[in-house]
Amino acid sequence: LSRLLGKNVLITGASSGIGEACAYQFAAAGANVILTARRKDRLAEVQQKIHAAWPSVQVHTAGLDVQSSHAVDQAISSIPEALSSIDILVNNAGLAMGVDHVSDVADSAIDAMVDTNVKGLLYVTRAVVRGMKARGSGHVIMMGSIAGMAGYQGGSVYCATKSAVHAISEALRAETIGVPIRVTDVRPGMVETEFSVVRFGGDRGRAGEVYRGIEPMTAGDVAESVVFAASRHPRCVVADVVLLASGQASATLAHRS
Ligand code: NDP
Ligand code: 8X3
Repeated sequence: LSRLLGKNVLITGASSGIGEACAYQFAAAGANVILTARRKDRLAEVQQKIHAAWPSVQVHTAGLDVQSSHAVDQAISSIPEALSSIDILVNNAGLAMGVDHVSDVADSAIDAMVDTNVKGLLYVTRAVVRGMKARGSGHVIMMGSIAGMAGYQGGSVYCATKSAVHAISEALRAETIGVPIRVTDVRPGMVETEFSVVRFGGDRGRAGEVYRGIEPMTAGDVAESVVFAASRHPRCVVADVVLLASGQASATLAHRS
């Protein structure tokens, strides 16, 4: 973990769940953090907690909707000088919207998932990797999903986006082996965050059903793997990490008590 001391880490989607947990764990390891998401009030709360617990860590927050390539470029170029050399990018912002079948899925759901999980991730990666290439080092950590390993009913768009995240990870790794830039795809299964509440449009009852009779992973469990990948010796690349809840064998097979 001492390898993370003084590193600059940019995390997208740091206002809740896995991104927020990554912010705390990187800060605990002495890394400076640049936190982005659309909800600026939530980012301010995360920033306050980090200031209180790890006063020497530098924190920069920026309201950012990754769906806009212009906003992404603006946010990256507005990072204060001291933090602007990004060593580690955690491409975490993402969402699922609904479980409609292909025959019924709305334009708004298709657009939100593709624009955030695929296009937004590409905009951020493009903007940050340019600097990493110029400096000759960097680490890009993607938040993929086991949903990218096999499609399931009601998951056509979300699964396609997470499959795309895996393909982008492989392509980026191939493109940057000589720099070198490390690329990691972390692919979690069931993690209890705001993910299902967002997926079901704020319906906490339906969201709770997802985790009925099973102990899901926590955001902190996933953040531990992100930090593990980021803190390996530079000669070592943790390329893929698949994380399952212990009562889960795939996105569709879980043992419920
Ligand atoms: P949360 O809903 O708790 O967090 C999602 C984060 O993404 C929030 O900080 C949200 O911030 C941000 N976000 C969403 N849309 C945008 C956007 N357009 N621009 C910027 N930020 C955005 O869920 P998780 O922590 O679970 O999700 C994090 C990642 O993990 C996602 O990519 C998800 O697909 C992935 N994942 C989740 C799993 C799970 O079971 N929970 C399993 C596998 C992968 P804000 O709303 O403030 O913009
Ligand atoms: C979220 C995991 O299985 O609910 O990425 O799609 S799943």
